[in-house]
Amino acid sequence: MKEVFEGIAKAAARIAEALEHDDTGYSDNKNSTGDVQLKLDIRSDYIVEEELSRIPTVRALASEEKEQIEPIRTGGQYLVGYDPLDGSSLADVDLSVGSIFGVYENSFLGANLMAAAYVVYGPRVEMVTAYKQNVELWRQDRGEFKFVQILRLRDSGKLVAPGGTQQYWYPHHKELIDSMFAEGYRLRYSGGMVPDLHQILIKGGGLFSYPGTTDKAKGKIRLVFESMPFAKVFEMAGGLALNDRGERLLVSEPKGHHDTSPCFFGSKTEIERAMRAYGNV
Ligand code: AFP
Repeated sequence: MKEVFEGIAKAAARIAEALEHDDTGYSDNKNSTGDVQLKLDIRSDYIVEEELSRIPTVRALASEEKEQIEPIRTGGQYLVGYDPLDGSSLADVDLSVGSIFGVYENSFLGANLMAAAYVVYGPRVEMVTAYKQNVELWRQDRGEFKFVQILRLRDSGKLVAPGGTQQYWYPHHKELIDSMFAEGYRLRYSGGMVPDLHQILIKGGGLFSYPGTTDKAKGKIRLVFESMPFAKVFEMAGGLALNDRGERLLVSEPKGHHDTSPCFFGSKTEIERAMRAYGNV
C-alpha cells in the first residue's frame, strides 16, 4: 500500500502545480455524467493515471472522468477508484478543491475498500490517508509530504455542511437542518466535499449531508470515487458515514462504478440525530 500512497503523493504534487499555472477554462469534452469537463479535470485525470499506472500493485483504475474501468496490468492486487479533481468548478474562483482515492481489492464494493486517501489543494496542500488503524494528516513541505498528526473526531461538533439544492429537499431534511441552525450550529459549505469534509474532520465534528432530493432521489455523490473513500476516513477517525436508510456506506454494493447514493458523514451525535430525522432509529 505504501507505494500506492507514494504514487498518490506524486500525482498530488503535479496537480497542485497544474492548479497554480494552468487554464481554468472548459474543454470541448463531456464526462460520463454529461458534465462538460474543465481542462483541469482532464489534466488531473491524466496525471493520476500516469502516476498510478507506474505502481506494480495497481491492476486497474476507475476515474470519475471516464466511463469505463481502465485495465493497467494483470496480476496487480489493487483497483483504484478516484476523482482526480473534485469540486473543479471552484478552481476559477480560487476556492479549495481536492482529489479523492479509494484503494479496493477484487471489485469496487465497500467491503473490499482497503484504504482511502484524499488531498486538499488550499492555501496549503494536505493529504489524509486511512489505512489499517490510523487516519493520518500529511502536509506538503517544499515538495515532500510530511506527517503532521493522527486525526480523531470528537463525539459531537458545531458545523453543518448541507449539500443539495434546498428547493428540492424533503421536508424532514429541511426540518433537520433548520433545527440544527436554530440550536447554534454554524454553516460551513463551500460546494467542494473535500474541503467541507476536511473542515469537519480537522475541527473535530459536525454533519456533512448530501441527501436524496425530489429531483435526484439518489443524490449526487458517487460511491466508488467519493463517498466510500470518505466513509473509510470518517469511520476510522471515530465518526459515522451512513446512507439515508441508516446503512453504513462502507457496506454498499454499487451495481455500476458511477452509482450515487444519499450520504451523511460526521460525528456520532449529529449522525444519530440525522438518522432520527429520517426515521431510522
Ligand atoms: P463537481 O466536481 O462537479 O464540481 O462537484 C463537486 C461535488 O460532487 C462535491 O464535491 C460537492 O459536495 C457537491 O458536488 C456540491 O454539489 P452542489 O453544487 O449540488 O451543492
